[in-house]
Amino acid sequence: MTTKVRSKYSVCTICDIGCQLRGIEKDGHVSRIMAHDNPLLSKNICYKGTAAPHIHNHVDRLRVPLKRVGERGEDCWEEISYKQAMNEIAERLKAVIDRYGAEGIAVSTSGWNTQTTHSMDRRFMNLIGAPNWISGVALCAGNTAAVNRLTYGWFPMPDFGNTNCIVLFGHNPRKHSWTPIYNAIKSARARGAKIIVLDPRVSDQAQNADLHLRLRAGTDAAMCLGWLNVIINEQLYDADFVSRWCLGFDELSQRVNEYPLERVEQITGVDRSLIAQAARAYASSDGAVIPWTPITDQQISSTSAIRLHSILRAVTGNLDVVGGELLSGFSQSYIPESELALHEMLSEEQKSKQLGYKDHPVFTYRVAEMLKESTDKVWGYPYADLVMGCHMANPTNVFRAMATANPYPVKALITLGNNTLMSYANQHQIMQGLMNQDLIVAHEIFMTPTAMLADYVLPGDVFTERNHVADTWSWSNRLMLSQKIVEPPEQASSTFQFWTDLGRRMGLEEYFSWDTIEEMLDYRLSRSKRTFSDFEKQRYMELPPPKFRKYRKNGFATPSGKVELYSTILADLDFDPLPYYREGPRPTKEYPYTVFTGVREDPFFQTGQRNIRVLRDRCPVPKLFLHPIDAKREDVSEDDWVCLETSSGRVTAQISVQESMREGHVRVPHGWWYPETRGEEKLAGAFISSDAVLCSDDDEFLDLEQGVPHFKGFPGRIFKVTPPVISRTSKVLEKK
Ligand SMILES: Nc1nc2c(c(=O)[nH]1)N[C@H]1C(S)=C(S)[C@@H](COP(=O)(O)OP(=O)(O)OC[C@H]3O[C@@H](n4cnc5c(=O)[nH]c(N)nc54)[C@H](O)[C@@H]3O)O[C@H]1N2
Ligand SMILES: Nc1nc2c(c(=O)[nH]1)N[C@H]1C(S)=C(S)[C@@H](COP(=O)(O)OP(=O)(O)OC[C@H]3O[C@@H](n4cnc5c(=O)[nH]c(N)nc54)[C@H](O)[C@@H]3O)O[C@H]1N2
Ligand code: SF4
Ligand SMILES: [Mo]
Repeated sequence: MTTKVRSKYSVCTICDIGCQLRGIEKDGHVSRIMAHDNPLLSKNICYKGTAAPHIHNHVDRLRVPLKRVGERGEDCWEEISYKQAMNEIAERLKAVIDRYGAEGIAVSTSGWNTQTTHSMDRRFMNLIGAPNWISGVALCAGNTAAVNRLTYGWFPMPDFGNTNCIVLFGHNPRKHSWTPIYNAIKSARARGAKIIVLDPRVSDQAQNADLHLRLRAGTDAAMCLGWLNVIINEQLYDADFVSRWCLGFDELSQRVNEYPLERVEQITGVDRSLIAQAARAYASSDGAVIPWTPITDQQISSTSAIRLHSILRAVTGNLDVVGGELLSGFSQSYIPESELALHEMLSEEQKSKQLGYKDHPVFTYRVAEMLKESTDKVWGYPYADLVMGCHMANPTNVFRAMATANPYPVKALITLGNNTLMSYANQHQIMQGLMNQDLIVAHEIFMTPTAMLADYVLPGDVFTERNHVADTWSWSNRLMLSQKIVEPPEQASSTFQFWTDLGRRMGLEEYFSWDTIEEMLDYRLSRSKRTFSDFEKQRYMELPPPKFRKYRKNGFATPSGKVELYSTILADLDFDPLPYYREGPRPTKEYPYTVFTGVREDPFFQTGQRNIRVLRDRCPVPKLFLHPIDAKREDVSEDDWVCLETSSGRVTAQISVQESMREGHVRVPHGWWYPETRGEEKLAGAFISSDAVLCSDDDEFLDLEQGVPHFKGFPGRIFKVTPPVISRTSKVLEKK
């Protein structure tokens, strides 16, 4: 007799691009994850997705709540029941609020991996008066979304399917890294779309590009000003759209004239004729896109660089058109997280206490409030928390407040699906801040360095263990079914459950009335008169056909109703209302190299998966990339171990000599720690190779308007060292 294999559709959350995959259950476990059976989706899978059973069934997965018994960070625990953990957490949280106010607690998360939060974190915080929510999205698409809103009120999604030109500012999707975007770019190229890459290295995307501009790291804003100089002076812009819909074109023209190509060549290191050629190719394509890139999220001129991308889209007439960049607005069929968060419940007074509100306001409540009326008018709801990134506190300000009580003490941290210690700049200050907490709660699936610093560690569920309807946090209107395949192990549960149980213990039963995720999903889908089980029957996903040029009806969701080339909001906040280029700290005699973090590694998502043997074997140790000429100068060769030092700290990693690197540049990867050294190395080696140790958050390294740190081009030096202990353990992850 043959048994019928039952497969279900789940949205992978190992990385943040969310492929819908097929999973098979055997004996209560997920035994296999494979590609979708719909040919349109079947290429959207990478080897991290197929490794999901190794992750989800891993012997080291957290399965029961833990309470700290030793010193903080000592990694000694007792097992307690979920109920006891939640009771104690609620009591200790109340004590912090009584003593320091609700602004004395902070929450750090990224949201996408824990998936079922449904903004219950923000809802909880807004109801108790707590403004200090931070997230990894402050260094990713979240802050880009907030900055895009300054210019045209929303965060657009490229129309990859119809575009004729794709401009990649560093962004380098590969077969095993953001696979759906890699596939979309590949298909566009096969159709004949031009690909323009701006990258100091010969990246994978650069290898096949029509044009490759090898700019110096950190100079993207200057490059864009050069493009605009060509586009405006050669009249390659959409004059009709500009005159009807843009504010401040004359002021912008004057500003870009301060950036003649000679100057831009000098700043970026790219030949002026190539700059002009690329600008012309972009502006003259019938439908062109500049997809979101994390490279400009993490630079000293970040706000200007992101605004310049927005401005390029607008003046070339690529906003809300076929083959351009689409402004979707809120989903009409799924209640958005922005609404569930109840931002209107947080008082003006508490909003103004949000850390960063005064110094670096762009992604804080300060600007959200300034955009509220126009957002309501155009999109039908005042708070648009796009990609979760438009109502955030500034992470640096939060860690400083934790470490120094300036401007006030922050004494409790709840961290969910986020390796907080290693996921921002200045790891030493984060450590100091965490050591200074009265209460830390970590909701995790593995014992990370951050979880090791907690008072309570709660075991999380994973995407094969919960139902969900995945949206794109209002970036687009796509909805995807994600089905539970198996039950979570032992006492593991969702972050939705966590906030519900905490909310009820804090007197907020009325606002946390859904008993299950499915009830919550029914509520969210009620906008389109469906339940989760109706949606399950449809099985796949839905993406309503786009409507174009919607601004003709209500204008843009900015104070002027126009595309603000000249930002009235930045002017009101006393910042430069026009984009500019600011130079980051330059290499010196002592620190002669230009260091950048990133170049994501295929086998891992961010700080994760170093404990998953099938993935770690593909990339056992962290690598610093160096050009052969620099390697010769430093007298280092392939596989030598070196120390990379900056004014903030030093890390150790192995050299990889690469022709594709730009001379004078060093690449350091993000997020390395050594789970195999747990119990031997302090915090499982969290300070040995982590890029966050190197990155400063001193003022001269911060973008002015948002306060994001400069990860792309800071000064550093290298010197050879004897191989550290971790070089011997790298290949010997326990066979599990
Ligand atoms: N220094 C530095 N900081 C950075 C960056 C950088 O390059 N350098 N990059 C930035 C960028 S681009 C991003 S996107 C962010 C990423 O920040 P995060 O999204 O926080 O990234 P991860 O490091 O993967 O941490 C996620 C944690 O969630 C846990 N986890 C995974 N799935 C689940 C789940 O289902 N439930 C629960 N409870 N936990 C789960 C994982 O074990 C992991 O420890 O970091 C940003 N921060
Ligand atoms: N396998 C895997 N895939 C991932 C992730 C992962 O961790 N693992 N993370 C996901 C996430 S959250 C993100 S944010 C993305 C990030 O992925 P990408 O957008 O591809 O970013 P990176 O890989 O960090 O760097 C891409 C390129 O930027 C170049 N670069 C460095 N500095 C500069 C600069 O100053 N200017 C310009 N123009 N280019 C520069 C580098 O040489 C590199 O080739 O990847 C996503 N995909
Ligand atoms: S690209 Fe890979 S890790 Fe990311 S969602 Fe898709 S299958 Fe999962
Ligand atoms: Mo990211």
